[in-house]
Amino acid sequence: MKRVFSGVQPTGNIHLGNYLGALKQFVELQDDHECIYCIVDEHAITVPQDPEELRKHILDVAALYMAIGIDPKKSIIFVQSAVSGHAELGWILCCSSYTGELYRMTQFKAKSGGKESVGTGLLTYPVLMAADILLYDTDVVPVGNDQKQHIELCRDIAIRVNHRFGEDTFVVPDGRFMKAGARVMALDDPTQKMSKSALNEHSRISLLDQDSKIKKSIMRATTDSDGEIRFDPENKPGVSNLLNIYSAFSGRSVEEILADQNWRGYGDLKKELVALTQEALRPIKQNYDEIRESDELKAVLRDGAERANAIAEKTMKRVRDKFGLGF
Ligand code: AQP
Repeated sequence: MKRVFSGVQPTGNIHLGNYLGALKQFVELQDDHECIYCIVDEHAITVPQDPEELRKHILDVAALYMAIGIDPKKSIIFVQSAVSGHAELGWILCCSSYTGELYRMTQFKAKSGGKESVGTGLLTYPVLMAADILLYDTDVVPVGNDQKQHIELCRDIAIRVNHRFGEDTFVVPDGRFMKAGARVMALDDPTQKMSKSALNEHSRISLLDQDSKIKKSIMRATTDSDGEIRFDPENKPGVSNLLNIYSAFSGRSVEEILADQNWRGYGDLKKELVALTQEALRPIKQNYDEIRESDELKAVLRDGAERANAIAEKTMKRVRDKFGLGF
């Protein structure tokens, strides 16, 4: 059975982009793959976090994982910092990567742009991400399009280390991307990706948003003035984004949707999308409240950390041995 690894940062506001780009895949894969789903708290601290808030957000993401349908009996759910191999392998891989390749990462450029001083973690976190993946001999990494470059870096590092120490050192993983949903754009500015940290709450729909908020955010989404409903991301990014979200939720291709529709304008498309989104998120919200309050949650994370650690330790023994570490 192929092994899957992926993670989400516990930084609040898990949104439609995270769900349609990554989380939805997590659920789809768990029946015929060995899945490991991490809450990547060590990535979250690349920007300052309030410790109490971070602890809360970790449990929020764990509950959300289960609320969308990740079954802890089938998949491992755990917190990154509970398995020390991530940080250890992260350092080892820092010594097998180049600053030049890290400075080239577009996410680093975007997040560091215009700042006087930039935390080292913001530059090196793609190496930690490579460690997260390689630690579990991962075959498949389900992620959104924004992580494509980081997956390529992970593959480059794995191939580089394998070249030096032998092909049995690391499994070289593949990214897995959705057709619709791989890049959900901000509702207020469809030239930017939907993001947790955007200031305008109507730029995104969070998975736990109330029906009224979902309606408001979609109905005021930026479109254009020509009034024609067609899929053209370059010239009509707003309408194309709405069609993409529609396609991801309905499971139908944009072509099929456009061939079937009899919308009289953007308002009709938006109204249908509101209903579709509200319906899709309703069961998640219902499950979430119950799971978030249950004692089971921490037990799931403890059990997950034990299972993850057992796999990680095997890899670390092999890696330490290859590098001549661990006297
Ligand atoms: N807009 C998006 N469309 C599709 N997929 C997306 N992902 C993120 N944004 C979109 C995917 O969600 C997974 C988890 O992301 P993360 O928690 O690592 O955070 P991120 O990529 O940093 O997400 P944000 O929302 O953009 O946060 P900020 O605002 O802090 O930068 C990943 O698989 C990611 O590809």
